[in-house]
Amino acid sequence: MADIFFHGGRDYLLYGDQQQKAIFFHDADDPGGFMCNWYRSGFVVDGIAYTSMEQYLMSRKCLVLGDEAAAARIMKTDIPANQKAIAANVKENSVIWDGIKQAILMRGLYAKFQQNPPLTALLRDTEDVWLVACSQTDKIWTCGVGIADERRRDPKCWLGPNLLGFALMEVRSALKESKEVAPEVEPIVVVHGDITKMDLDCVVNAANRTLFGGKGVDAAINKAAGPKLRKEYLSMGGCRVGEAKITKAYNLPCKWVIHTVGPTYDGGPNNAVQLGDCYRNSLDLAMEHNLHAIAFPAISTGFLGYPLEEAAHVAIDAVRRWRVSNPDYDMHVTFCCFDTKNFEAYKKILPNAATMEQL
Ligand code: AR6
Repeated sequence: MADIFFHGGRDYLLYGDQQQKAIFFHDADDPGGFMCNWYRSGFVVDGIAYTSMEQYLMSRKCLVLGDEAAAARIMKTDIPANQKAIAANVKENSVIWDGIKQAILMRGLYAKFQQNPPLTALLRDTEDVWLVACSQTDKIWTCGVGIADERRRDPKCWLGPNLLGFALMEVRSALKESKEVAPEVEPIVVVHGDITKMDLDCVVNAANRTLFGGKGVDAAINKAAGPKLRKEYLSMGGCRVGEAKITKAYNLPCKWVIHTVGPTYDGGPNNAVQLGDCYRNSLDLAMEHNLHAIAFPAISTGFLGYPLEEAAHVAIDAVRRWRVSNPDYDMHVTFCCFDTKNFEAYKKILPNAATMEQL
């Protein structure tokens, strides 16, 4: 049993007159948080890539209830609270959703764990103890009482059916029985779309050394963010090739913009080193700011002339190396390809990664 559970809420509840071991969980940042719907981990169902169970569940709910526009909006945001809020506004036919929601939940949970071997291991480590999701406000997926509320220990006092906890227990059993090794899905998403529309913790800008705003993605980001972004640039004193700097995002849907300057391609040995530095330094900066989701454009492949496939190899390699150096930090990485040629290049190198067309 992983030690985290002793410090992260492994506990007991009363079932009849029997004491049963239980793990109570509430927040995605807690040690048992990997079981929460708000926990970020990429997985694919029916060829669609999701960044969390919340995104999967809420978009599927909107589709079941016939609101495709709301489902599309949920797929555009990476923030679980926003996904939940969008779905909450959809008119509910409770009979249909009530009938199908547990089955949809199970399918998503199975994909989430089966496609992520480290998560499967964590879930298996919970052995056969009861899994109880706790929240005072959620009386559907959880037991309906708070994580510190004594009533959590007695199912007779619960105010919700703990759908999430029971589904997790079923998925855990299914994964125990399954002898097949979960395929290693590349924890990277490749999106064909416009980075200025991405609602993530941060997006990366392929800037120039003066940080003054230029052409290509730089111009698009500046235009969408508004004039205050450029004003903030002015106070930063430039940025060297391979370096990264962070600003607020102003009118963009993301929270932060990381600006990095790619090398001008000349075929020399320094090109790949400097381009790799752009990715590594951007990821370091995102981690320093406690950000967990980042989208990169294909840096240097526009005005700076880097051949697309070569640049994609450097980018992917840099992200993989960074992950190896930071194994405990959960960073959700998206490569946002504006043009079809770049999208095809990334897909070719990452045949198992989740890909999606921006809606
Ligand atoms: N979303 C995502 N990617 C985009 C977008 C967008 N909205 N617009 C363009 N791209 P470039 P660089 C892609 O030229 O080569 C500027 O003047 C585009 O298809 O923007 O690093 C700066 O100020 C291409 O694949 O950046 C710098 O001086 C990729 O973004 C210099 O050019 C990079 O193209 C930076 O040149």
